[in-house]
Amino acid sequence: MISSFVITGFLGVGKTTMLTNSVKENFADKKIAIIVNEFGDIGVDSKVLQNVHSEVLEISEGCICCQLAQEFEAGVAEIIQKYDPEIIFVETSGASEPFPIFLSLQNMGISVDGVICVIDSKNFDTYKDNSTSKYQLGGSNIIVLNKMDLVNEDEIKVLEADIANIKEEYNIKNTLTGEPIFKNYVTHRAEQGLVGRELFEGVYKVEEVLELAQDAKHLDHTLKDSITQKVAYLKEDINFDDVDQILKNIPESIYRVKGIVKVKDVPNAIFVNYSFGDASFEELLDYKEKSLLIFIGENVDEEVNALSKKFDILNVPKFSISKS
Ligand SMILES: Nc1nc2c(ncn2[C@@H]2O[C@H](COP(=O)(O)OP(=O)(O)OP(=O)(O)O)[C@@H](O)[C@H]2O)c(=O)[nH]1
Ligand SMILES: [Mg+2]
Repeated sequence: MISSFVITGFLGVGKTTMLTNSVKENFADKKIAIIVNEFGDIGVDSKVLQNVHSEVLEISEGCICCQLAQEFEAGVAEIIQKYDPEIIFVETSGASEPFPIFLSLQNMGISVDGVICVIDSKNFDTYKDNSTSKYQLGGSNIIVLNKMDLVNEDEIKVLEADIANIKEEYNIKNTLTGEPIFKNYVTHRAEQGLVGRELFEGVYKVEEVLELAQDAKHLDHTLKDSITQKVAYLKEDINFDDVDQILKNIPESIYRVKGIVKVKDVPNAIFVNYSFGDASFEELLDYKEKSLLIFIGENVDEEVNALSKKFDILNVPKFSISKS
């Protein structure tokens, strides 16, 4: 039987980082495949992951938990046929809930060995009230407290207490009996998504979930979530500092920026990864397409238009559709 892990967690918490830094090392002896569902039309994570893992399939139009169950299942079937993997890792978009994906995998006869919720330990307070984030916690049984480098022990205590409360309230329950579907959960601490193999081992067996799960209600969060995205292209003649200046002027309501940019003063394209005020950069080989930045957050249309007035290197297509 093929095994799988679902990796969930809010936007920018470190899901892709965990896949990049931990999965290959821990499963060097296994054939693994990765499926990424990104928020927004343009997949950036899959390009980064392809630098590290070759078997990466990207499902990027929309959200696999709401609109894309069929495409997701077709994608899983395709990856099985092409690569015959022993383990499949699915990174859900930061704006998805994990449970419907869990069900899809189970329906396809794939064993789900764990639903991992990655947490941004520093910024949890900023996003913990978002309903999607609560359901991500409620629907998982392995919690990774990532970005440990940015918090102290006292902050971790508060964080753990917050998580325990949310977990209790939002734990997925059988609607008939009220019994929780995940009876236990484990917590690990991580920096740069680095986790040991034990995280992936024998956490629970899910036979019991199968029958219960059919009743679980899926909240259509896309209706009430106000997270949207907007893409801006960059004019060609730019330096690294121009990009840096834009990132320094990102308003708080935009908490995620991803993109790939070609700048004059660096030989290769740069993958830009910004979340909650912090940015990181990585060189990416063989990128030939246009330079772009994807802004994700609230009031994105307004905010990105304001940014483009301030920075004329930003070219925001007038009629691009923001998707939730
Ligand atoms: N300081 C610090 N930064 C981290 C850590 N882990 C990841 N990051 C940074 O956090 C940012 C987001 O990381 P990603 O792995 O892209 O996050 P993600 O959850 O895949 O994001 P989405 O797919 O957009 O939801 C990047 O800039 C990472 O370099 C960590 O442990 N410490
Ligand atoms: Mg990601």
